[in-house]
Parts: sequence; C-alpha cells; structure tokens
Amino acid sequence: MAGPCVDVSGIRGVLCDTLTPLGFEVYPFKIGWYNAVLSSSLHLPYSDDTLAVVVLSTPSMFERAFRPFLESGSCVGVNDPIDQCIRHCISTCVSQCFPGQEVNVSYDYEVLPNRKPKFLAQTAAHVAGAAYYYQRADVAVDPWGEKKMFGVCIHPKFGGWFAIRALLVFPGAAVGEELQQRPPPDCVPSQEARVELLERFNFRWQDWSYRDIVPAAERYSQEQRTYFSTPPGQRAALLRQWG
Ligand code: GSH
Repeated sequence: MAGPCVDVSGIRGVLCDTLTPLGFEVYPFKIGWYNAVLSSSLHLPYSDDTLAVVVLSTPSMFERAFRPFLESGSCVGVNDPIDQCIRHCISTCVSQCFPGQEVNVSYDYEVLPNRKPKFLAQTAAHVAGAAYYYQRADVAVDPWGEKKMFGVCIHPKFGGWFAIRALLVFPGAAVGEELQQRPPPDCVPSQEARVELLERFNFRWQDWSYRDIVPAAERYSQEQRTYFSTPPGQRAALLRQWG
C-alpha cells in the first residue's frame, strides 16, 4: 500500500474546479491498471494502489488557456508556447490545490534519458476510461501485412479533437474501493470503422480526417487548426500576425 486511503472524488473535484474552466479534463486511475497492460520495462515505479490522474486538453483549451497565456506575454521568444502554457496551467493548479503534498507531474512531451517517453499517454487514457486506444490488435483480420501501424485514442465526446497532456502521480496516496475501473466507451465498435480509423491515422494523419471517425460535440476552431497546421518554426510569425 502507498499510504492511507485518499479521497479520490475530492482530489478529482479540486482538479476539475481549476482545470475544467481552462478546457482540460481529468481522469483518475490506479497505477496497477496501467502497469497490468504493459511489460515490466515500461512500468511506472509505484505500487499498484497509487493514485494517478491523466489530464487531457479539449478543443476549448486553445481559446480558454492558450490565447490568454499568449496575451499575458508569457511566451515571447519561447520555442514551445503550447507546452509552456500547459505546464503553467497544470503546475499552478497542482501547487495551489495540493500545497506541500508530493505530486509528480510528467508531460506528454518529456522523455527519459533513454529517450523513452516518461509515460505512455494513450495507455493511460485508455485504462483511466477516458478514451479508447484503438490498436491493430483491435482489428480481427487486418490487411496491413508487415506494415507498422500506430494506434490512436478516440474520445467519446471529442472524437480525435483532443490531446493527452500530462500524468499526475500522488505517491503518498493509496486508492481504496472507491475507484473502480471502467472501460473507455468503445465508440468505434465495427471492424470496418476500426480499419478505416487506423488507415486514416497512419496514412493520412495530416488531413485530420481520423479525428472525425465519430461525430464530435466540439472540434478545433479554425484559428486553432491554422495554428497546429503551421510548422512550429513558422508559428511565431503567425502569432505576430494575430497580435
Ligand atoms: N512543442 C511545441 C509547442 O509547445 O508550442 C509544439 C506543440 C504542438 O504542436 N503539439 C501538438 C499538439 O498539441 C502535438 S501533441 N497538437 C494538438 C493535437 O494534435 O490535437
């Protein structure tokens, strides 16, 4: 056990109060659920009952967090404004919500010295019940031969119009019976649609059509699409235009 049982809904509640208005979603899970589906070299080094939370950005993050962050002048001259903005939002939230408490935060763009990602974002989103991680193994008979096919997460409300941004681990916090694992909604249930999804994602990811494999309640705004379609090196010029 990692320590005394924690109030998961209380932790989830304070995170939501701060991060939902900024366009993020949070999903708590147990480290054991994540480690159970991965080989030991990929395990996170915490006991099975340890509380973790995966943080997603939804389409409105761009307008609710990123545009105000730009307007505050916090990222003049930085190469990674999106990453800085997300780090700012999440680290401010964690230090305000859990002062003095140990919370280990990893971001999707961070890698270990061996170049492996600090956590497998799509696996975390799947085991937390946030977004189904469709992989080749989810297709019974596939037509791809020797090709390497990457998997992709689909969110029940936002389709592919979201991103997985961070993992919070509460090393002192053991989760009791309160938190039960629920599978993510299988929003692409048919074999044909799964084949179509993986083909769009692997062969035509730049046209973003994989994001619309299910009808999405919200999608990226035109401005956000323009921003993410612009190569990172040319985004500073775009930001200057936006003033
Ligand atoms: N590191 C750069 C920055 O921080 O500004 C680039 C960030 C970036 O473009 N990230 C992509 C993203 O957020 C890849 S995760 N895309 C949104 C999406 O694909 O939904």
